[in-house]
Amino acid sequence: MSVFEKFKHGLTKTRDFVAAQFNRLAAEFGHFDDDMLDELEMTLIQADCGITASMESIDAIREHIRNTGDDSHAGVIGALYETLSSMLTERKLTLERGKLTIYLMVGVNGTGKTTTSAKLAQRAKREQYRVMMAAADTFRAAAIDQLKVWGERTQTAVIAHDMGSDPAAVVFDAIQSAKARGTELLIVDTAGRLHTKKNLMDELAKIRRVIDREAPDAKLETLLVIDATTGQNGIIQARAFNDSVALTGIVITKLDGNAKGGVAIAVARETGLPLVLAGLGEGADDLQDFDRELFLKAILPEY
Ligand SMILES: Nc1nc2c(ncn2[C@@H]2O[C@H](COP(=O)(O)OP(=O)(O)O)[C@@H](O)[C@H]2O)c(=O)[nH]1
Ligand SMILES: [Mg+2]
Repeated sequence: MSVFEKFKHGLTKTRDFVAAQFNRLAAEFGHFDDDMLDELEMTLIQADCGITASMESIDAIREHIRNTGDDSHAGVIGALYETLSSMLTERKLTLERGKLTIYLMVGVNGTGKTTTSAKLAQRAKREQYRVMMAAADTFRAAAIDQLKVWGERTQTAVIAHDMGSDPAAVVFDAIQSAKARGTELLIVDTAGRLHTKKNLMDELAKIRRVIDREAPDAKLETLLVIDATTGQNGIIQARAFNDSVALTGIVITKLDGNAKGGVAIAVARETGLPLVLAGLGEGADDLQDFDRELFLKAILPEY
């Protein structure tokens, strides 16, 4: 499967929904009037693109029609593509040979932090990097075991302490070990936390301080993992986590889960943070670098 086919396959539900609405609207006349544009705005909102992004998109389409007189199906999709594209920032995660990069994986419970950590470990190992994972989710014994199982499957070393221990201490150990072994990528899997619980957010800030102190020369990526199926709450999560740990990128998982893939647009538009990875399924290969063009082509009808 090409990367585009992977995006298309993962985003089937969102595209089917958006395309069906488009085609229904355009079926009768082949062009768009005011009422139809209002309906199109509703479609974008229902696909979880967010109120702001949806409104701005329709405004841009109206302006396009005013300026060019082109209210055709293709003209409208083209204008929509352009405006959505301007709202999305993408950035590719890169590693450097012989230098330590740390990925700090954060997010609420069940969004896919552990799975994504394992997928990233696998990808980096395939590219011949020296990789290690740290089990900084010490809340549940099962969480530590889950990471260890992924460590075995991907043949990646896992640094873990007992359940209930201080996650910052796990990270401290992992960094010492990474330095000793010449690790090039250390992935820190953390516990899912409610962005509303202050002490849990403080704990994350403490991990962050340990990293800054013990590995000041390492390249740090603080990645928020958001589950696309949770919809607009993702925006609130992104703001809260950004306030306590200064995020460098957003990972959107479970884009294959429902017809709400537009949430990637809402989060990007509202936070201005770059999208770095897209989770398009549960398989190890279902993690892709976020690609703005392929993402939009996969959710919009062809034109
Ligand atoms: N369909 C789908 N499921 C995913 C994806 N990423 C993670 N999952 C599933 O989401 C569930 C929770 O994942 P987990 O990594 O344990 O979440 P964590 O609590 O954030 O560590 C698991 O059943 C994963 O298989 C994805 O991109 N697509
Ligand atoms: Mg986990």
